[in-house]
Amino acid sequence: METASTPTHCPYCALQCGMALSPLPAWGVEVSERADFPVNRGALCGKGRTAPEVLSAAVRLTSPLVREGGTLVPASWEEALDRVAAGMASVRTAYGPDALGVFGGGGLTNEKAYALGKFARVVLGTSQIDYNGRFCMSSAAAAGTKAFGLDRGLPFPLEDIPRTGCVILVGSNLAETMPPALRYFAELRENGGTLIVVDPRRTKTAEQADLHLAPRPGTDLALALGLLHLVVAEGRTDEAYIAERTAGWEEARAAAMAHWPEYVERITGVSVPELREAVRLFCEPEAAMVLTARGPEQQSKGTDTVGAWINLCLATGRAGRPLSGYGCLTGQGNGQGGREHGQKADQLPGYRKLTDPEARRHVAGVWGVDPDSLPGPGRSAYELLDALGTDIRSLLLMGSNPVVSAPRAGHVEERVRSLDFLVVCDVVLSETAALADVVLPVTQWAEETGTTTSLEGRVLLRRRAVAPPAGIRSDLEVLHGLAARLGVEKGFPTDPEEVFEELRRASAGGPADYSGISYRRLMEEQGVFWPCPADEPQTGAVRPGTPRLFLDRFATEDGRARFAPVTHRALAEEPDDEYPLLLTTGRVVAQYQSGAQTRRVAELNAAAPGPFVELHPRLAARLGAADGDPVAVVSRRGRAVAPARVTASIRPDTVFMPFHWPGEGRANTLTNPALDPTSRMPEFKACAVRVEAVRP
Ligand SMILES: Nc1nc2c(c(=O)[nH]1)N[C@H]1C(S)=C(S)[C@@H](COP(=O)(O)OP(=O)(O)OC[C@H]3O[C@@H](n4cnc5c(=O)[nH]c(N)nc54)[C@H](O)[C@@H]3O)O[C@H]1N2
Ligand SMILES: Nc1nc2c(c(=O)[nH]1)N[C@H]1C(S)=C(S)[C@@H](COP(=O)(O)OP(=O)(O)OC[C@H]3O[C@@H](n4cnc5c(=O)[nH]c(N)nc54)[C@H](O)[C@@H]3O)O[C@H]1N2
Ligand code: SF4
Ligand SMILES: [Mo]
Repeated sequence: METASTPTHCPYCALQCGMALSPLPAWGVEVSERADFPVNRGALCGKGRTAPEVLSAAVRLTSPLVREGGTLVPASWEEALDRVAAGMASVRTAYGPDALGVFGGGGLTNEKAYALGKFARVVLGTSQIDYNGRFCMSSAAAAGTKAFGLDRGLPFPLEDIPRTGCVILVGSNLAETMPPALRYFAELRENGGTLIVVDPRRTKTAEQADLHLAPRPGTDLALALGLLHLVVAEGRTDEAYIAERTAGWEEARAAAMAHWPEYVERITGVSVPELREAVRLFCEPEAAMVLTARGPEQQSKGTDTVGAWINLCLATGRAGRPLSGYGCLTGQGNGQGGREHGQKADQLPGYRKLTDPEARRHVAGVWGVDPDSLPGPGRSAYELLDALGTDIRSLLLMGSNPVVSAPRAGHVEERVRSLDFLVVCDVVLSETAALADVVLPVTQWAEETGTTTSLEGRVLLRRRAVAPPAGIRSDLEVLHGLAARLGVEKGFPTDPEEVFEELRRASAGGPADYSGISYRRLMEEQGVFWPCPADEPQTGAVRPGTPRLFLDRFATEDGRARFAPVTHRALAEEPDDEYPLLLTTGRVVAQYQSGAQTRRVAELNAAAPGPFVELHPRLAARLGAADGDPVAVVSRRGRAVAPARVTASIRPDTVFMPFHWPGEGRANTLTNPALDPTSRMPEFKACAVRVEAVRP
């Protein structure tokens, strides 16, 4: 199995860059370029290049740990799994199955996400499962489903970007979050196309743009409505397209017409001439795209906000046509597949709805259980974390580190600490794992085989390239062992390909249909785009997969896309006298997410050693804070302290913190868990704060 050089994909973000791994003679693996994989053509960012360092036993968990008299001590697998099964069984007996919580992650492979969802519903019988993708792209998913009848982050491959006429990139800093993807935008501009970046900060990505719009955080909805107003006023709508391929225009149009450019300028801080220029650049070429990322999505009105950007595409005939469309840049390694196979509170595999009787019947059939035995939808991620220690007494956590990454993290940490029983499966002792009653050390990425689905909707095979350190098991082995102890002997295979074969059947006929995709195909092809139904029954012809969606019709019942009738509304927490500034949060290139993995890599820590607060020189002068001085950022949730980074690249009314660190500089101590009513996404991108100088 372990050949000289194994083609695989990066463990981190949704770009899923191709790379090759070769075991080194003594220990470790070497990463080399894989020029054949078209998405990154060999290019890797520093995180991907250094990912093998996290394989080292020196930074890893190598034995199960159990809590004895307040401290975690090594234990055998038998003892650890017995304790977990007994702990869960006793909670279930005392409080019922819905007292058992499960929290997954968008970094888990499709096989793991599928098995985790099945484990929750079939073995535990709980409805209380959700995952960190709720904090990621859920608003875009909700808006995409409403508008197009189907949510696949990008409905076209990245290779289409250089050939379109204009891209509006809303709240994505992909120069730092997906560096190899920047190439597509550079090529767009080389080909004569234009790039508009919408971001309150002049980021590395914004520096590449022909036009940078810097709105006040949380006002993208008004911005998109203002652009649509101008599209109508300037007679730039595509009436034939609207009539033929959409529904709901009258209402959406009326809503947009109430958003005068001057009114939008007042809300967003983007000037009317800038709005006009954006409309001109977007409407003049034959084809254009809007791409969103976390900036406009992680808002308490994220679903409506994305809906407003989709409206702009629909009114101008720029969706479901070649080189045109709306797309969301999904974030985590399996951010796309992780949202399709049943670890989400309201979902069954194949992107089926848990409330759909036909979906329940189909999946229950594959699982060999009574459809009526499947629980209904449960709480969303933040609501689930908020219920820990009260309604939910035990939690099984796989693939997330919420003590660092969840909104209002001080409260979430307190809830986690109040659990009767916490079990964490992880590769390292994350800040959340450190609070567990039982920690189970698992294999990762290069040590196991599994599939991920990239931001393009491209299903890929990651292959095992090295053996794990001794004493470690896979997540699938953990679920198998627990299922058996809880009385379910069958249905939780440990071989990922066997799990995938079942996933194919469970997804067959669903919106995200994987039934035509096999490991063999994935070894031979550079990924397969879903939907990919099974081979043609009559002729046996293999179906090619679907790189481009919606070209003939949208996935709604009548084939028409739906406009969203949305209007501007305020932030959940507007600034006031006590908290006069806005905090927004995000990422830096050298750290990944909660930092559990990348904070263990020396080269990455040297590049990004700790948290900081970006603030404008005028604000810094008012505080009397120089670059590097500690400053305190205070919100209604708490206080965080980190060095000031003084820069004119941010709006004077806004401060920015990356969220990769625990402790005193933890950004999520401050963030507001106000939720979007549809997607249940928290407002990570805007809350009211004040900033204080800290005297040493
Ligand atoms: N280096 C690195 N790369 C990553 C990750 C990582 O942790 N580190 N995580 C991966 C994951 S899971 C994800 S989801 C992606 C996220 O990828 P991105 O969405 O690119 O990342 P963010 O930094 O969260 O947010 C992007 C930008 O939104 C801007 N922004 C803030 N508020 C607003 C607003 O109100 N409106 C608008 N329009 N913009 C706003 C911020 O200034 C920021 O520059 O990255 C993936 N790649
Ligand atoms: N303030 C603020 N907060 C945010 C965001 C923001 O922009 N601003 N972004 C949000 C977004 S988009 C996201 S996606 C979340 C991400 O935040 P988290 O959900 O905390 O994501 P990670 O840090 O990637 O955590 C993954 C954990 O799983 C472990 N792990 C990795 N691979 C495996 C595996 O195969 N099996 C198991 N069992 N464990 C594994 C890692 O070691 C790590 O401890 O953060 C959200 N939080
Ligand atoms: S861009 Fe994303 S997938 Fe590519 S090497 Fe960096 S972290 Fe890995
Ligand atoms: Mo994410």
